[in-house]
Amino acid sequence: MWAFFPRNSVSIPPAADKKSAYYLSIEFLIGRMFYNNLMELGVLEDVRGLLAEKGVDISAFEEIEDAALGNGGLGRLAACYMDSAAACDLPVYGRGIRYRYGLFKQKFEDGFQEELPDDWQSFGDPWSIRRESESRRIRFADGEVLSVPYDMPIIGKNRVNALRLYQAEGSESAAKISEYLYPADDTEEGKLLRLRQEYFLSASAVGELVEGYVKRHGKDFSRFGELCAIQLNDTHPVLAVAEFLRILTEEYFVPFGRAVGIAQSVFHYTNHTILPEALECWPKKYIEKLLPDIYDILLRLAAKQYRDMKKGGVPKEDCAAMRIVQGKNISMANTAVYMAGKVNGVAAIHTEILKNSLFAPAYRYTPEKFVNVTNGVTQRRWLMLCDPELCRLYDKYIGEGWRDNFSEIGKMRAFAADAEVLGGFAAVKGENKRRLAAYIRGREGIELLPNAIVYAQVKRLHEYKRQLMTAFAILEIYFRLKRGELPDFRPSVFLFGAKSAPSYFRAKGIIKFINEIAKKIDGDPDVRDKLQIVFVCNYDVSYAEKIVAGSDVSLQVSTAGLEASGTGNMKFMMNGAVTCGTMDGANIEIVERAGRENNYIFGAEVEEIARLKEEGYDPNARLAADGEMRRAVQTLTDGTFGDGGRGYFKDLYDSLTVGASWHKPDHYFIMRDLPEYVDRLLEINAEYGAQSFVRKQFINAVSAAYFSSDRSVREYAEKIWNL
Ligand code: 26W
Repeated sequence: MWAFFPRNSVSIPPAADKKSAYYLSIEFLIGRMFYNNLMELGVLEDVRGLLAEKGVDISAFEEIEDAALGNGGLGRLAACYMDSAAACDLPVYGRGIRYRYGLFKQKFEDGFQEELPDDWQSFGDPWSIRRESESRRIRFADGEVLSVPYDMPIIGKNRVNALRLYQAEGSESAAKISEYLYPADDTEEGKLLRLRQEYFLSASAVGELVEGYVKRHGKDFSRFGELCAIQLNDTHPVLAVAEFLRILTEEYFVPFGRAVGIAQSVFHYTNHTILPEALECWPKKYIEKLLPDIYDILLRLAAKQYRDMKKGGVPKEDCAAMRIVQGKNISMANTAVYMAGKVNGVAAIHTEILKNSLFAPAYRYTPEKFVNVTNGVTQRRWLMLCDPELCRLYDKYIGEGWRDNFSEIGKMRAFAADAEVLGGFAAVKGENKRRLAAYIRGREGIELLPNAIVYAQVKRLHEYKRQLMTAFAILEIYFRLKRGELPDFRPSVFLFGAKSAPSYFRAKGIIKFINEIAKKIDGDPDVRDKLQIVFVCNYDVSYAEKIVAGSDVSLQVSTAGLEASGTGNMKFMMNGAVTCGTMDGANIEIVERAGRENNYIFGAEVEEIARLKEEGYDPNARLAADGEMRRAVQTLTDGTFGDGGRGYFKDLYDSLTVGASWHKPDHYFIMRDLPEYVDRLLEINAEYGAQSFVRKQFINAVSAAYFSSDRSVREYAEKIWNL
């Protein structure tokens, strides 16, 4: 490893006249690098063997590291993109924060989530190299902070790129800036710290890049956009734009208008969500208090934008929608859209939603800005590392070329009717399931039902992802089993894996509810040998690797229009699970490529959701009309389950039947989609075990090439960065 990255090497500057791209992200969910790096170096099996000769099981190294410097989808996508950039030999470099403590460790106490600090460096950090000589001062109104870069090698076949993470130092209060990865926080102190983190990342990266440019090309910034692209991963690093303008205008005396023009050729913005609560609007008073110079720049920018819109004859209501200053707040998304050369969504339907609703006015005036780049996942971690048997099956029938040119797995589709190949595929899936069962036995002390269908819903816990709807579906099946209605029911295991943000009351209630149902089923001799829920604890990247390889059915059941893309859906597909889900995010593109007939789709689509919102939606009428559904939903309040008097379950029941100040009852349309969901699960149960089901799984796996992050990164390089 050090051959690539000797300890005392200076960081390798990109070639002087070649363009590079910098991916600014406040999260990088890297996970465990040990096995991935050995695999990328092509020595994983050799090292496994050598260690075995010495009596050491290579899994002993699982505990030495696991950098969980992210919350979920956005952060894990960033890590996949870094892997793909190196693998595709592209000059794309990550810039992030080196949190002392990453995503919290999850514990269950009587079914409730508890959080513990994630001390990921307790065995030291074997992968990073501290670059003290490249430290830089970052100024806030109330003091200075030292930003010290750490470089982590991202190993590709012919290239090693550095993921650079900045650590805050200089004083006790300075160090707090990079101490904790922040889930959405709802205290003022937490919000101010979040703002500090965002500026800390932005100024560290922009300061470094501008300085590097001046060193190589002098103070004529006209070529900056030709040599450097900066990708804003959601709105978190958008202050980088203001910092760029601040440096050019105040340190290099570039006229403001010109600086804006240069910035618009440098920065690009990826939107990852339309959830209002995730679209950052910073109160002007926070920015003014912490970053007065940045505040001035943003106001000047807002004034320029407003003048430009007025000059362009933009009607009042469009100006109001697009303007950077929104009342007492600064809209980071509007700042990003105004300043970005390209704006992209992360799945086809999501980009359409950006064009047609969230950023509709901007799309009308600058349509050429908007592009789509559907997400992807690295097949090296999410297939080659976690599912080696399936890889060997591919090698056997189509040779090893696919390992360097992933789209070649499509050749396997020719074997979809070949009984021998399907038999081999089913055997691989069976072996992966046994391995998953062993891993769960080790981690949870739970024995998975033998010969069962394994469903998995593993992702962050959020109401829009509708884990609650899955819980109701399982309850409906439970009650039918109790009544002896499903005589041929094939044993089924539902795996959940999810962390809730610490402050998210309803999500924590849903975790407790699922754990209560799991307990009830496990305690019921009539049902427990046919139905099982396992809520794995502390779901993380390494757990995900085992679950995606060993599961039969991927549950992707978000309310249509709310999951920007999803990436777990792609990992399951790549490993040969069928998708049981709604037409949302990348599910639509998965179904398009694997065939709708090879998946189990249900639920309202975006058009129907919009119509229901328009014409009225009455979940209580639906409950009154459906006894099965009512029986399941009422377990929240009829005493079947208890939440220790914390009020979780009553609140969940009210959210569905009464609503709340900020939303109407059943805001995520669970009552609309639940009946169809149960139907699909019973269809799967009836078909499972037949070769037709194996064939569906097989076709999903061999149709997954499009969802490689290699394809995504190449699209960014072509459509946005122009590398
Ligand atoms: C779990 C709730 C939530 C939603 C959005 C937490 C955090 C966010 C971030 C602000 C944005 C984010 O993580 N969005 C996710 O990004 C993934 C990568 O593009 C997508 O696959 C997911 O659909 C999207 O929710």
